[in-house]
Amino acid sequence: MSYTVGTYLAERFAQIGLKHHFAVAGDYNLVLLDQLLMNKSCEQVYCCNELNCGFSAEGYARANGAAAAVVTFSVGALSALNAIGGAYAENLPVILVSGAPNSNDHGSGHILHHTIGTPDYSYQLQIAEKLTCAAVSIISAEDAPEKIDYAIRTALREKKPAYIEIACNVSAQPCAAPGPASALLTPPPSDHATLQAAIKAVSSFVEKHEKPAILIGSKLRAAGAEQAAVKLADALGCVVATMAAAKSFFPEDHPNYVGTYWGSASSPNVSEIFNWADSVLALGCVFNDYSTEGWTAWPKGSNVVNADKEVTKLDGHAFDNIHLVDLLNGVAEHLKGKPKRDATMVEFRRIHPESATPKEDDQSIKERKSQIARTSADTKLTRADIQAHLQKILTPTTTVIGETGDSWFNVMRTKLPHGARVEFEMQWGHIGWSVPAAFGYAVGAPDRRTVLMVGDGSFQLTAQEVAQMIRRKLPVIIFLINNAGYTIEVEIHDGPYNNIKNWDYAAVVEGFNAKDGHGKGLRATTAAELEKAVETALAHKEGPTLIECVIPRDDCTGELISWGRHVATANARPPAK
Ligand code: DPX
Ligand code: MG
Repeated sequence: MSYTVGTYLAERFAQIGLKHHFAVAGDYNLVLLDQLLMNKSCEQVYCCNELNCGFSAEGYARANGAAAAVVTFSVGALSALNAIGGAYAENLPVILVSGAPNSNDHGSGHILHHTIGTPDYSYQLQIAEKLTCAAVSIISAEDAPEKIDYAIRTALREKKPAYIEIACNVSAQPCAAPGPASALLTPPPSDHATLQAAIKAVSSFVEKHEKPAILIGSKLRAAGAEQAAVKLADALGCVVATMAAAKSFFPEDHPNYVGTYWGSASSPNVSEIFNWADSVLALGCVFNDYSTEGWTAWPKGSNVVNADKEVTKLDGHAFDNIHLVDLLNGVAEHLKGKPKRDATMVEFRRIHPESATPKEDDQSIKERKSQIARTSADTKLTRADIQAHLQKILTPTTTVIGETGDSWFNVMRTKLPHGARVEFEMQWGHIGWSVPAAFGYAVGAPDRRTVLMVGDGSFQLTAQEVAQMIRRKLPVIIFLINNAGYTIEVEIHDGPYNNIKNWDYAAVVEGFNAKDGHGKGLRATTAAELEKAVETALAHKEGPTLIECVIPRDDCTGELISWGRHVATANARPPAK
């Protein structure tokens, strides 16, 4: 079989496990899209705009391990690059492919449409270089295979986005055939000597401390070390907490799981037990201003091991070029058969006597009980009602996508059954991310129940992608929290800019349906209405169901209020003299 640059790229996509790629058409990429369409193993999925296209691919990568988005030059790509920045921040290998000017125009002095109006078109590549781990420009078919392979291989190894631009007249040019997929998929092994030294150092660190605790961070998944972390927890027997961004990256039904560690927004007694611990094994953790609650809850110093995807640091040592998974397996192996280091677990059971095994926090249970009593009455809907319903519909095959806003804290409070997953975008924190990301996730994981919790303000950024859920008949359940504005910002710093124009959200879905769609838009203002709407959503399989949940502007979680106060304090620090 003969290949072109475009069919080569499509074959590489299929080989790395992409069953879909996301696209928005434009004249610089039309020939490329034709070439990609020829590969029946990697379906083309369309988005309403390029920002959403990037976020859809980002969501797909969460479900599927990697993703691709194909856009046109500048007017398309510069929008998509925002989502690519997000994929970098969130450690997701998303390949952004941009159609580009004809190879004869490069260096010709010609001014082209969709550019900034100067004859130098290299600015897009230069921007992409800052936001990806590998960025290439293809202006000859001969160089295409190695440039494409370099970009894809680097993205998969580093779990970061990559960028490929292809001159519009080169996409259909003949090129060499792709070789075996292993050239892209097989990472180089850990450096053996460094790995042995790191296993020894971490094991003796653990043996020197009486009261270790394990903290799971959001880079654990990128490191492919979720199973290895369970093995380490079993070997140590100590408490395990997840950072907020890593919820569901450690099984919540594991006997040593105690909840979320997030300063004052932590699950009950988790902060106390981490303060009591004499050492922390931080696995793939990202400590930023939000996750440390304004730098107030930040495990650091000589009693902390920071074990990252490829480098582990402790007590004045750095062990580089080792895979986290090898380190954790090695330490677990070393500790096998030795006495458990379970003091934190014993103490946690004492201070949290009702819960040797993790369960919903007490607050959630109280809220759920009161909610169940309320559904028969026509009482005004509350935030607690919404959260209780979210908890009720979780199954082992549910994934909850939680948008920035109070949705974070609502989703955080849920107790996940084994297998249930949560997706947050906490490092990038682009409001509106969740709508296209839920679309992309649902495309990538058709056998799971995708549930989206999103605020009204966030929804208004990227609402169009609900139309693509309708187009592909994806039964995504959307809880849209209409609290009349940017409540999280209200808690951090209020002003008139936190008020938004209200929409008739249920009617928006009807608008997207036009004549051929089967999305449902429902509105709940009482507990009883929400109960009914959730029943309808669960039964509806022909498209998404959006439930607009109307609650008062100041009805938010206690965690949001206290976390918001800490973050506001950190923001308000005066400039250093
Ligand atoms: C902003 C945020 O309605 O959620 O629960 O009411 O807060 P809550 P909403 O979706 O409002 C979101 C709003 C405005 N953040 O409270 S978190 C600033 C911001 C951002 N991303 C982008 N622009 C502004 N995070 C793209
Ligand atoms: Mg809101």
